[in-house]
Amino acid sequence: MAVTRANARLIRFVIFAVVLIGCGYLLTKGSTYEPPQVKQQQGVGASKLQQQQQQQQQQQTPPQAGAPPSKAQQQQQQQQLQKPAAQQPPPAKANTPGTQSTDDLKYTPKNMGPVAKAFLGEDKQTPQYIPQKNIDPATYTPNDKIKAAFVGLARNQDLNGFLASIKTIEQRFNNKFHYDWVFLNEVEFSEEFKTTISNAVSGEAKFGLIPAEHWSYPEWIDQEKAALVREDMRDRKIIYGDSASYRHMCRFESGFFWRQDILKDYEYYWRVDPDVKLFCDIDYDVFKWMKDNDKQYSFTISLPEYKETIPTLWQTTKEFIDKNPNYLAQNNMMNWLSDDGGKTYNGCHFWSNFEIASLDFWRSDAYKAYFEYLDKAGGFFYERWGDAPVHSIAAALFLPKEKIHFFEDIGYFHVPFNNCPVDDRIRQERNCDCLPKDDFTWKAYSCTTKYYKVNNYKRQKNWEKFT
Ligand SMILES: Nc1nc2c(ncn2[C@@H]2O[C@H](COP(=O)(O)OP(=O)(O)OP(=O)(O)O)[C@@H](O)[C@H]2O)c(=O)[nH]1
Ligand SMILES: [Mg+2]
Repeated sequence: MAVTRANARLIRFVIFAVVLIGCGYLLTKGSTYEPPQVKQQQGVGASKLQQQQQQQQQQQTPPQAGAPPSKAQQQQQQQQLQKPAAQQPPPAKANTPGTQSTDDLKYTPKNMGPVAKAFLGEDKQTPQYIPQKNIDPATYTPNDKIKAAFVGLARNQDLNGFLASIKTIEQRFNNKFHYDWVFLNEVEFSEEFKTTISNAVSGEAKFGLIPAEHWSYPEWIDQEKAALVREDMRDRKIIYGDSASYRHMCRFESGFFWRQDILKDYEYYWRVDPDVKLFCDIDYDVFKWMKDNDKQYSFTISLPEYKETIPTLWQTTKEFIDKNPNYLAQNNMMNWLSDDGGKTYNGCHFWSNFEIASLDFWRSDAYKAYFEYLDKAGGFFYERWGDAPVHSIAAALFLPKEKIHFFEDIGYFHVPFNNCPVDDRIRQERNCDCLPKDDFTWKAYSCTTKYYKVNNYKRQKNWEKFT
């Protein structure tokens, strides 16, 4: 009996031990268990931190709007540009022919070039996109920069206006490329002008004094006759008609800015006026793009000139062409300047307060001879010939039309006209801060519609809504 009782006690102990071990096992398993909401909470915390870090990175990366980047930032940007292909972020969209729809082909990624132009096919509908050599951001380095500079003609009192222009151009373009800025004046620039400008630009700032013979009356000009013209134009309320300095400015911009010693080593320039604004990012080297694509002259806005300022400019031009027919380019744009085969001038001109162009074009025999001819005729002083019609007539007659480029995606403002891309996709992709309702390009008074017509180019999407 005693043995049986002992056995029963043993069995109870074994059962108790088994239960204990089982509980221990369950408890151990339970310690690694987490309810779902705890995991979720940790997830929220982590992503907030990531967001904060991302925000901090974003705040650190781009230079402040308008402020020139520090030397360290410049170095960082240059290293970025020099990174081998594998380290570069991929472009927004590949531009490889064959991998894109026709629709995408025109929307060049903003770090590669301007949107492509297309000829209208014979049916006036099917676009034939014109091949262009875009910049490859994967291989572009600062060594690819060409010899180019911004050029501003300025008075000391234009300092504020130029600071505004510099701010927008540095922010939208030049803080990635650091091209030089050249300022010209017929009197010495003040120390304040030089120091303030030098601190505001990200490239080198240079200041040139214009020689007196480039900013004075040539000996063949009758100054009394010129003064009487100014008086008459003042009475007739012709804009800048009574100003002698405006005439020197127009003559200088026509015949002398490109002869300045300080510009002799440059191939391309971008003319800058005070108080202009850029509306869209330009993330590719626009100077190199011009050169690679053999564009000699470019514009953003075009319109007709006030006829009262140029009564004999066309007649004088025709005389020059009659004497020098060899200077006319084969495939020129005469039909943009004239609606009657060259008999009369319709006044269309590229608005020259913006120009990205080749200095060699102005240095050419054709242009030099044309300017000399106009200058001898005296219309800069006896009328009020502007550099805009003079440059435009020369570019349209002495260059084949394919060398003149309209930058439809460089949003630009000079009082009172805007170029604001009316195609929503262009504005979005290029980060434009302008309203298409303010765009001048497709308005009745603009000459850019005619530029599209004579080149048989397809117009920008939505143009018909902004005429
Ligand atoms: N050094 C110098 N620069 C001048 C003079 N007059 C004009 N400029 C510059 O020449 C360029 C054109 O002059 P603006 O006054 O802007 O002429 P505009 O663009 O036809 O007319 P706005 O509508 O008034 O801008 C600007 O860069 C001016 O700073 C001058 O007498 N001396
Ligand atoms: Mg101006």
